[in-house]
Amino acid sequence: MISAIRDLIRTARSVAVLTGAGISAESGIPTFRDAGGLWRNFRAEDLATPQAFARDPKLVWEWYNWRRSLIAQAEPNAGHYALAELEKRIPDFTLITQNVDGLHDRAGSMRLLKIHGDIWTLRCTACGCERRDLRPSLPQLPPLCECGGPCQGFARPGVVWFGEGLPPAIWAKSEEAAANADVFLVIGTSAMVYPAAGLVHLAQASGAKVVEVNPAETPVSRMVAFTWRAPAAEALPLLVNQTE
Ligand code: BV8
Ligand code: ZN
Repeated sequence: MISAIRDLIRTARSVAVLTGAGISAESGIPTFRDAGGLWRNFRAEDLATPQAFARDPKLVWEWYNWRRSLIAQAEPNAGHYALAELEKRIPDFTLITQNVDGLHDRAGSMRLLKIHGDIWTLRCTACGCERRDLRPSLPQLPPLCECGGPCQGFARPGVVWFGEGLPPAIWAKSEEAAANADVFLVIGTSAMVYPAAGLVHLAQASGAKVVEVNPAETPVSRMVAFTWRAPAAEALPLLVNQTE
C-alpha cells in the first residue's frame, strides 16, 4: 500500500491535505475526542461556543490559557515536518488544517489554510481588532483590547467556535483545493466536524484519490481509496523519504 500511495503522490499534479488534532497527538497535545482528550472534562458546547463565552468568558479563557501553555511546550513532530517537506516538492500543494495550535507554521508549512482560526490570535469583541500574542498563558482574563483607541472591549481567542461561520476567503480556497486535487490526504481527524469534513466528500466527488492516515476507523474510512492505519509521525515521513 505504501508504495502505491508514494506513486500516487509522485505522479500527482495537485495535492491537498486536511489535518486534524491527531497530527499533533505525537507532539503531546491531546486530541479532542480520543480518551483523555481536550473535551474530556468538558463538552464542546460548554466551551467552544459564543454562548459559553458570553455566559462565562473567564471560564472559556481558562481553558484556552491551559491549551496555550500546553501547546507552548510542544514541538512540531515528524508528521508536521514531512508535510512541510512535501510542500517544497509539489508545486500545487495546499495544507488545510482544523488545528489552531500553530504547529504547522512552526514546522515551516507556508501554503497553509487555517479554517478554524489560530489560538495565538486575539480578537477584540468590541472593535474587532486582532493581534498576535504568543505568551503561553495570559496574565489577565479576559484580556483587554489593546487597539490603543478608546475601546474598552475585551478580547476572545481568534478561533472559529461551534455555530460560527468559517473565514469565507480561507474556506473558499479550501474548497477549491479539495475540488482540484488529484490526491487528497486526510490525516488525524475524526471527520465529524462540518463543514471541514465535507472537504473529503468534495475531493472524492471531484475525482481525487483520497488517502486517510489515522490509527483508528472514522466515518470516511469506508469511502476512501486507501486507509493507512498508522500514526502520522510514523507514516508521513515514509511518504516523503522515497518520493525523491
Ligand atoms: C458552522 C476551533 C454554520 C476551536 C473547532 C449536526 C450535524 C452536523 C453538523 C452539525 C450538527 N450540529 C452542529 C453542526 C455544525 C458543527 C459541527 O460540525 N458539529 C459537530 C460536532 C457535529 N459545525 C460548526 O458549528 C461549524 N460552523 O457550521 O457554522 C454557520 C455558517 C455560516 C454562518 C454562521 C454559521 C464550526 C466548526 C468549528 C468548531 N471549532 N475548533 C478550538 O479548537 O478551540 S472544532 C474542533 O474539532 C477542532 O477544531 C478540531 O480540529 C475539530 C475536529 O476534531 P479533530 O481535529 O478531528 O480531532 P478529534 O479529537 O475529533 O479526532 C482526532 C483524530 O486523530 C481521531 O480520529 C484519532 O483516531 C486520530 N489520531 C489520534 N492520534 C493520531 C491520530 N491520527 C494520526 N496520528 C496520530 N498519532
Ligand atoms: Zn477593541
